[in-house]
Amino acid sequence: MSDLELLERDIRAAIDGASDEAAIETVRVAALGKKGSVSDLLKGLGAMTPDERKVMGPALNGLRDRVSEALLARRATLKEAGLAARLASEAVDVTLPLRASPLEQGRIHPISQVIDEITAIFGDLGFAVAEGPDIETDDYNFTALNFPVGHPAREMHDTFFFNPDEQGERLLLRTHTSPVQMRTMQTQKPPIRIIAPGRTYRNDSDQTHTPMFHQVEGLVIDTSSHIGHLKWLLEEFCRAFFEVEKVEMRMRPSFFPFTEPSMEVDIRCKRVGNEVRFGEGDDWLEILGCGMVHPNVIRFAGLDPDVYQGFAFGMGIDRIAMLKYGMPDLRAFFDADQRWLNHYGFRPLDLPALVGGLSS
Ligand code: 2U9
Repeated sequence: MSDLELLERDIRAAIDGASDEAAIETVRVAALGKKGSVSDLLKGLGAMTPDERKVMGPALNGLRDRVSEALLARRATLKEAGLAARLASEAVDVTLPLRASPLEQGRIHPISQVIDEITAIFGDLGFAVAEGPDIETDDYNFTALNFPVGHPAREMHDTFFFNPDEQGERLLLRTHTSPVQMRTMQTQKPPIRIIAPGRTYRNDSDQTHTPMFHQVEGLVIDTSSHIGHLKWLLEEFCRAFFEVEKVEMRMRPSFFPFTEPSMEVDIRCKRVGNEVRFGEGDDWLEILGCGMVHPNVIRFAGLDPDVYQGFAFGMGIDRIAMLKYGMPDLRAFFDADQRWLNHYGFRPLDLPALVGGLSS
């Protein structure tokens, strides 16, 4: 085999071995590029004798042309193979059943649903939604809310504290959303009507408590609102939230450092197996706590308690979600179990609205 034939064989082998566009280009440059093997031979024609050139000229031009064709052919082959692969991978089997639309696949978690429902109810009653940091100062979480020094809630066993910083200040994970209301009272002039939903943290974990849970608290500060307004507001809330015409509430005296007087509120219900029916029956279920905002708290916010007054309430969202939707186990809320979510979750587009029923 002549050198030329050997060179052509090697170039063809390289072309057949090229598996993509870049590899083909490399072979082309190595053969036909400025310093290519074939290009070099063609440059050598000038130095040949006329007889040699009569032979080598056509031979080399022929080789150059055959190499160019072979390169083109290889490019076309690879292109087709690429297309076929894409067709194969992107083929849509129209006989396949329709995949459930994403709207069908995901579910709104009951916690989010209940927060949306509560926001819709109080939104319709003229309340704005206020939010604040999950990591709070000891002042905003305790001092501002009239917790005396040494109050058990301020201890490690109840509260997640961060290590003290250089000033010895210990930040913490808020144990309630009350700091949000205090921050609002310090930055917004009355009248104030807000709800503060959000995550709260307590160093408490058993069958019915999780270290992180959700609360919504509400606050009204103006110059005249009193317990009568509070009672009416909570009745309106319960009727709308539990979607019953009539709701019977019972207010029991209680104690919170940040309200005076303080009450816990029960509503009449009937337990039927796992389910709880509201508005009827001879049973009572505690659903929230409330009270008139303590003058010390109003003063801490920089407001004069002889001019301003108001009431506040707080409820555990996980708890009232379980009550309303009959979910037995709190811990399942945080297991991210798709089967549980498919069963208890809500369709994305079913946005809660008062008109036509919150959860319909
Ligand atoms: C300010 C003033 C007063 C918020 C309130 C409650 C009563 C209450 C509990 C419900 C269930 C906590 O998750 S829970 O265990 N909360 O009962 N919360 S009054 O009072 C405030 C808040 C902020 C400035």
